[in-house]
Amino acid sequence: MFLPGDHPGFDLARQAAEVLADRFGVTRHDIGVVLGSGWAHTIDALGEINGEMSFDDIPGLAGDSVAGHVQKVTSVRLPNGHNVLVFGSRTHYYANRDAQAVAHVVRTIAATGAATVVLTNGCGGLDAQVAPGTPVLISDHINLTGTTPLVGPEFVDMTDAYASRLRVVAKEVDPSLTEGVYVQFSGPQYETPAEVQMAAKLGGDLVGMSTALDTIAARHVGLEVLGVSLVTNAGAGVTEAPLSHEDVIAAGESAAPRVSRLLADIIRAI
Ligand code: 8IG
Repeated sequence: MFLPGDHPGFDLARQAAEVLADRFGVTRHDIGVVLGSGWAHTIDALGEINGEMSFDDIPGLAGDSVAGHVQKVTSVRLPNGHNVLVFGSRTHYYANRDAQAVAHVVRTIAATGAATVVLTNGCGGLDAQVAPGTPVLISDHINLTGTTPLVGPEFVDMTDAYASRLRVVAKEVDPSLTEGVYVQFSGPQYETPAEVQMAAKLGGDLVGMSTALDTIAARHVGLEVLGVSLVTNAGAGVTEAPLSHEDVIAAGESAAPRVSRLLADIIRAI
C-alpha cells in the first residue's frame, strides 16, 4: 500500500505500520517525526493525542537504552487535521552496527502513508559562537559512517536531500534559524579534537551520530526530509570543555521548552 516495492526491511516496516494504524485507529499518517536528544517535549505542544505505544509492541523496534531516549511512539492530531506519528527516539547505528535496524523507523513512517519526515537530533557544534541550546536547520550532510541502509543497485539522488522547500517553511516560522552541514560519525565515542577539525575542514558545521543514515533511508522511500539539529555541546576541542553525556542531556533539557515549541510550530506549518 503506502510503501511500494521490495527491499530488505520493507515487509517488516509494512507490518509495523499496520500495527500502528490498528492501534491508533488512524489509517494514514501525514507526517513522521523522530525526536533526538533534547527534543522529547515537542509532543506536548503539538495537538490532540490519538494514542501512544511502547516500542516493545511494534514489530522491528527493539529500540536502544540510552539515557534521555524515549521508547514510545505517539500519534497526534494537529489543529489542521494532519495526523503526525512521533517516535520518541531512534535506533542508532552504534547500538548494534545494523543500518537496516536504523532505517526501520523511517521506513515505518513511509509505510503509514506519510510524505514528510522531520528528523531531529542532538549534536556537537563546530562553531564556538553557536551556544549550546541553539537549533540549526540541516542543509546537507556528509556521511562518514562508511555504511548505508541501502542494499543493491539503489542509486538514490541525494541532491536537495534536506528539502529546501521545508527549510523555507521553517524559516518563515523563525527567521533567526540558521543552516548547517551535518557530519555523521558512527560513534558511540565522541570525536577527537582532530576529527572535529577534519569535519570542519570538510565543510561541516555539526557533528552527530544519527541523521545521515536516517535521511538516506528516507530519500530511498521518497520521503521529503526536514532535518533539525539541537547543538547541545561544542564539538571536542572547539572549547576547553570536556564532553559528558550528562552535560549534553542537561543542555538539551534547558533548551527543551523553547525548541520544542518552535518545532511544534514548524510541524503545524508544513
Ligand atoms: I548530543 O559532540 C551529541 N551528539 N558525534 N559528537 C557526536 N555526536 C554528538 C555530539 C558530539 N553531541
